[in-house]
Amino acid sequence: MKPWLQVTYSNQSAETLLAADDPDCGKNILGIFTFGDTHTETYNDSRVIHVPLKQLSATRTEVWQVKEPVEKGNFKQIQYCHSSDLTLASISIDLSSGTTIDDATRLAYTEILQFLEQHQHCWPLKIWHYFPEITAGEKEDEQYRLFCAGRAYAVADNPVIMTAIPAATAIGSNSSPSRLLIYFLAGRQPGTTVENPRQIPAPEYPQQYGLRRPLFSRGTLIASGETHQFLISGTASILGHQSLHDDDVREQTRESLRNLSSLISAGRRLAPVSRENREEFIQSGGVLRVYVKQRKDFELVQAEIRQHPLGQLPAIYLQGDICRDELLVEIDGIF
Ligand code: 3EB
Repeated sequence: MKPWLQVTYSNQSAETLLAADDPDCGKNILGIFTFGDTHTETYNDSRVIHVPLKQLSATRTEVWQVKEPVEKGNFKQIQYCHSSDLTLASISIDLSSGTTIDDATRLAYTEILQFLEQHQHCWPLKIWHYFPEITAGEKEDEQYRLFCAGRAYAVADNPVIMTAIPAATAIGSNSSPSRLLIYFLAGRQPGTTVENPRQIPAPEYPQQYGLRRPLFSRGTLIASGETHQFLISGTASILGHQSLHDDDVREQTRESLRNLSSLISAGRRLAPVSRENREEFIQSGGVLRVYVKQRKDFELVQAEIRQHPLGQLPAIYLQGDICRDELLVEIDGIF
């Protein structure tokens, strides 16, 4: 088992998994993710986080487990669960009563930054964002750009994360009622930020993609001695700063896989491991999450990924919009 976090897919329900959670077995549940665009079940355990995206592959839950005992807590609207080294925290903001995505994001980030300032695990490692209609609206009024603006304003007011910008994923969801969901992993120790040599760092994108630039890194490496974990940002068919292969989902998938491979090589070079252990760093497990914009592309995307060495890893396929209208697929993962 990885030193911090073991991520697996399970065919069991969150309820069954929680009922079997045994605090003495050395494998404790830090979080459980459920998926689907209809959300009827409610759990009275804040460790269950529902991601409002339809699942295209077989119905499964994603389970995050740690070796150490876990404890739950609250801070303002944030719910969290932590072990001795890691915290998984989430916040969800209602958008149905007219709150705009920039205001909601600014509010959520303001609370997240305050939380990180006073929490023992003050280093954000990766942060996931899901909100409806990500590509709706024109130019600077596009939902994704407004989201970037809200994030940028909150961080400008309280720049605690600027010393180590976390990895991230931002995907368009179908939640009804409409909500912004943000969850994140934070550590007692900082990770190493990894950029992809094939891509311009997102905080340096030219302003044609928005006046307020996206604040995320391509990946975060966390290491303890010879063991590692690599948290990978949403990776799409972008070379430099430009989207490639408009309308060609097969080529977009291949380009995304090239970007993933390139990022993993960059992570390996930064990992303080002996040369012999470098291969093991990725091969010792991990999972992929694949976001597919159109249901009809699922089989093709899955076939492409399965042909790739990374396609050996367990993968989950979710239907969601990517933050640029021309992009049809995006992949993130935890290794
Ligand atoms: C990209 O590479 C694709 O704004 O937090 C990926 C991951 C993307 C995170 C974010 C956006 C974000 O620019 C989009």
